Amino acid sequence: MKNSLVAKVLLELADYSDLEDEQPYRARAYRRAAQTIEATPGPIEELWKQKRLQDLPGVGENIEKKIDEILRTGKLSTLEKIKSRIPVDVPSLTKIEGIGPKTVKLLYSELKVKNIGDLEEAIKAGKLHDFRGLGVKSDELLLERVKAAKLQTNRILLAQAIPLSERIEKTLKEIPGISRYAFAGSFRRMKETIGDFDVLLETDTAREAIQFFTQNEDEIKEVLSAGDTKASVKLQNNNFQVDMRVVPKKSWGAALLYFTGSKAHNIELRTIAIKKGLRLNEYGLFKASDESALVAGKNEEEIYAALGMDYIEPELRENKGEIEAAILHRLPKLVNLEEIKGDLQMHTIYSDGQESIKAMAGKAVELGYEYIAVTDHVGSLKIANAMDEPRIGEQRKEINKLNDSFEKSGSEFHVFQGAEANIKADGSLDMPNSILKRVEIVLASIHSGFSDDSDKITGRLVSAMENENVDIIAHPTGRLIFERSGYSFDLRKVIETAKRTGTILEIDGHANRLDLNDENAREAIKGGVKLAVDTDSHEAAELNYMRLGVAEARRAWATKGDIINTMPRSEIEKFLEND
Ligand code: DGT
Ligand code: CA
Ligand code: CA
Ligand code: ZN
Repeated sequence: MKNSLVAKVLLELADYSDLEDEQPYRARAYRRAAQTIEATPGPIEELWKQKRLQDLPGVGENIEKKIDEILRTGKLSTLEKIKSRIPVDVPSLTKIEGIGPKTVKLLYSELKVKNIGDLEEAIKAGKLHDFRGLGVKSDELLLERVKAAKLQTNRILLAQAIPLSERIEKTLKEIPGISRYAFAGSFRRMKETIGDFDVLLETDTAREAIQFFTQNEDEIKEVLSAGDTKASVKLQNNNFQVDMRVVPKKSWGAALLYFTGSKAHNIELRTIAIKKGLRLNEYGLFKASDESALVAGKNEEEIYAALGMDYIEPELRENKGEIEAAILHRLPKLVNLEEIKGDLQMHTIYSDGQESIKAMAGKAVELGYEYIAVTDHVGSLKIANAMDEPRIGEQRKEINKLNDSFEKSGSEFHVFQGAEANIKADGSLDMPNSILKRVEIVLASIHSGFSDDSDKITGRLVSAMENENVDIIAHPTGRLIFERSGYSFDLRKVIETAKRTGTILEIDGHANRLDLNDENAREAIKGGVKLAVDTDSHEAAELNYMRLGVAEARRAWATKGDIINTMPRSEIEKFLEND
């Protein structure tokens, strides 16, 4: 299957088109198609053979032709041509936090920067001082980001890792003689980005199992190493690495604990073990005085218990206070996906979404939700096809009709009409209050006028929260993982204002947003602010991103009570009315 290859070529084309093109919609279309293809579960070649590529959302005639060429030749002539015109390593440069295609273009035209190495030299030569594409950033910070980008060359989003893990799981299930397997590492901790998969196997026939796995040529491109108890491979898909280890039964829990990490968490556990006269490694928890005296090892629970602490969920294992809390029996009961009763941010064809309100509602019913809020863009944002007042009225009618039909069929499901309003440069919203008053839930967010002036951004967010119609600040920091770091502002002041005004802060669960991130969301919770975890979906399938948002919330130590959309419909209705 060649989904990742096709997606990668299209993404590269998007980056290079951004560089050349005066028409940003083109690059956006390529990116969207790439995302769709990456998320398509079956092989893209099947659809191609059946001439059904245009069934995929975001794939029209033009992109179909390109996919056809990639599948036939493995290349794309348009992309090759642009690359020969602009000999710049865009994919690597855009991995640097804060650098997008536009900045790459400036760096090339003004400083002849073609790759990361050139950029490093330019920074060291002081040429980046006050460089207008980057704002005012210190050389140290820039060099740090360059270093981070070099290290992170092959990381992928959690959203990309999930379908990949499902494919690996399929292979694992086919291996004869395996009693169990588990994903460990950052994937088990549900980190925002994943560097490689760490897979554990339990089997009596280790060598055969490893051979079976590494010889699956449909999935595995390259075997980096394969021994009697471990192997490392690169997947066909994305060239992504999998580290695999066979683990003895009595050590299963110890190995799972060790390879789940994080490293910082492990180191702290080992220190505690030593204080208790014990020794912890990937084979078990032993008496320090007697290497062969196994105290615990077959599961994680007994190891944590023997260390005198409660079980710690993988999402919390970052050595950020979870070990102290586990000793004091003060760990939070983390929110889980089943507790989510609805989704409070999504877009439909009324603005920049791909599907109807009915389609979004249908998927939400399938997920077992009690409600959704349709929050199309309102106001003047042209790129988001924002709704004006008459369109808001039309949408109201359609939502009423749909709710009537749910009621008639005996369903308790309900669609709220919401709106996402843009916070303008002066802090006001780009839709008058007289109209916002009429929708049931208002999200306010910054989409334009990003500024390096932190006070100014803080001021805009604070004014929006002071607007009595605003319920939620959406994607509060504006970051896009791998693309931009978000605008800086005074988080503490925003949290205080949210608390004072009863404004909800969002954890936007969309694949590359996850905004607020875990750390910021944890600060918000500590500050007594409630959160909404939602998906910002632009098509029905994206409602599944809820699990990413919930993972981020769990990493932020959130409980059910911290998240408003765990409320059943009757309560959230009252909550929105009072607000
Ligand atoms: P990644 O792959 O960069 O997204 O992050 P991880 O956390 O999956 O890191 P990885 O794959 O290098 O290693 C998997 C786990 O194995 C890691 O979370 C903790 C454990 N581990 C790896 N190396 C060491 C080490 O040197 N010391 C300790 N204590 N643990 C380690
Ligand atoms: Ca890993
Ligand atoms: Ca690894
Ligand atoms: Zn938005």
